[in-house]
Amino acid sequence: MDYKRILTIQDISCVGQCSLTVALPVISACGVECSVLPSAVLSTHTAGFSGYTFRDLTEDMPAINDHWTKENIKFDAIYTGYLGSTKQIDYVKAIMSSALKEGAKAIVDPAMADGGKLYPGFDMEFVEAMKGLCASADYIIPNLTEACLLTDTEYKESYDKEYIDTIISKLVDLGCKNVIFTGVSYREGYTGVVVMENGSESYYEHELLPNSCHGTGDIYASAFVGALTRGKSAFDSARIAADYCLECIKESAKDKDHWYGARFEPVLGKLIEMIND
Ligand code: PXL
Repeated sequence: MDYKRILTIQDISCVGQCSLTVALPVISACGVECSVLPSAVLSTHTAGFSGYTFRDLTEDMPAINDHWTKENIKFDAIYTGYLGSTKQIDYVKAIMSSALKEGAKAIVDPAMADGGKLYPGFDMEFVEAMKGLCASADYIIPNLTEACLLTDTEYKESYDKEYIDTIISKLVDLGCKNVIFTGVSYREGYTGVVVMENGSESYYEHELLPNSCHGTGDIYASAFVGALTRGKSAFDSARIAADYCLECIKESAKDKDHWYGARFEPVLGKLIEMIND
């Protein structure tokens, strides 16, 4: 097996089954070495909890990158998730230009919003900066709310294919090369992911489960990155990530009290099977 090392840049929410506490085990399960650059440390994720702590690690980033440059440490992919500040976006761009191997992929999950709303702590200045990061990435993985924010489009809960295609073409106008557009639903009881790669579009539809969990966007993006880095096509990576998320949500439904994240751990074995299939 071709052994790959990637870097992921996102926060550590100490409790909450999201961001780094998801990316590390999921990417490792895919058989890919996962290096980390924590963007911030929070006591919990911000959704559903109140009074969480937040330590911004923006100012640690340049020195960490300088050290990697000195040691000639480079990565086969860089995947960013929840970033702690607007300034961090500039540092992330610098890391992408110095620490990616030749031909390696930059993958951006513009993790900043869901359900029509920005997460607490984010504002339109952050959205503007995120537009620039997405334009410089090889793949972006927005949900509908994030795609609307990136393209100044009104968020709608019910829509048709024309609405989605218009958003995708606005993302392309912004400079986005390949788009993995999650949570796109055209009929009741189903949802799916639109994969726009090198100008051509495909759609993977799957059942929409009645329960949803926080952090599934991070599980999705991590499984996508792991599969892509293992050499799967973008469409197969999007399909594997979707099927794995469904397994995680089904597993979580077994425990009604577990509200803050998805129980992704008991079904990691299924992800490993899908990756090795
Ligand atoms: O799952 C996205 C995410 C990541 N990190 C933090 C969050 C959230 C979503 O709420 O609050 C800190």
